Amino acid sequence: MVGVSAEHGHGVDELIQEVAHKLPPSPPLRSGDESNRTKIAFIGRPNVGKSSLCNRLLNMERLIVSDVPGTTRETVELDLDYQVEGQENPWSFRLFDTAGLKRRNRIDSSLDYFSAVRTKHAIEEVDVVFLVLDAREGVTKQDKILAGHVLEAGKALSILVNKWDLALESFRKDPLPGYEDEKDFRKSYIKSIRKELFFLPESPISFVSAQTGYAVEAFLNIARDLDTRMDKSISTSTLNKLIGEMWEHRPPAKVGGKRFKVFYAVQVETRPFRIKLFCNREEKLNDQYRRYLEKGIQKRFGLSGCPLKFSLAGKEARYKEEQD
Ligand SMILES: Nc1nc2c(ncn2[C@@H]2O[C@H](COP(=O)(O)OP(=O)(O)OP(=O)(O)O)[C@@H](O)[C@H]2O)c(=O)[nH]1
Ligand SMILES: [Mg+2]
Repeated sequence: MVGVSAEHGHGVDELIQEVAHKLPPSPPLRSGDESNRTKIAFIGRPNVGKSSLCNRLLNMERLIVSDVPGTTRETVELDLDYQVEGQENPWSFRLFDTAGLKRRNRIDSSLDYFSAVRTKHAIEEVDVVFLVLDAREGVTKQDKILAGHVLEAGKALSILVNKWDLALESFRKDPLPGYEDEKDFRKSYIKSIRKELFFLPESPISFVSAQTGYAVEAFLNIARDLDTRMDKSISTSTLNKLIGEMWEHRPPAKVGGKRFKVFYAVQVETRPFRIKLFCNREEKLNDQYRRYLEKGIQKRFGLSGCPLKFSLAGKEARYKEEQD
């Protein structure tokens, strides 16, 4: 207990000392070199364990964690220099712990609205996004919406299935019929995520536990890989050869009596990858064929987890450009 007087200032120093004493250690100082840090955002529904994962990585109880959904309201940025055994230099990250997002029709206060806006900003600012799921709940409608936002923003995306300790515990207690063992259970879990989030760019999926620290280093490794992958350059000749082969292997369905055809393709941007397709007619490319092309290119160039954007230049548009 501290006796204070607001008017005279008595006891204020003592009060400050008392409060400072109870605060957790101050955050690590930010290094001035922004460019070297891989920026990672943890996004997902409320209560899935985003703050717990950040705390686990930082090895401290910096962020408030609770069973009450909606604990984090603001995006919190934290620097992490992760020392890996046998490596000379630490890996440098900046973690963005974001507010959990509810389904839009359940956003029932302005606080929720601002949380959603802040999370969107965080997505735009980072290099890699981890969509965190609760292992007991799997993929929900909200997760599909969030994943869609990430891809629209052109960010590398990976899935973290958190609270895997709880899923394993219940599996061990009461093995589900139809699964041989834990490995089998995990395999079919991955399959169901891929089915629900079929539009993902072959994003890596990791099973983790903020509680026990299980697989935490592995997913940091994924973040590093994805960040490096986003800078790759796509060879024009290989790309054109691949698109030709894919067309032969599976020609697109006819739209209005004609098939979509690419004459020439070239990478025009990175972060996100943008590929310009010079084609007969833009409108003949449907979603299904776009995904087929995207997946084929990702596979061929080792870009899993990195979204691709296509800019289309149809013959008519090109002709018009030349005339202008
Ligand atoms: N068993 C288990 N519990 C976990 C794990 N990760 C988080 N929790 C618990 O889940 C609850 C929610 O964790 P938070 O880290 O606050 O979740 P959050 O995603 O940051 O939640 P919001 O900030 O509300 O969006 C807490 O009670 C945590 O202790 C885990 O890996 N295993
Ligand atoms: Mg939180």
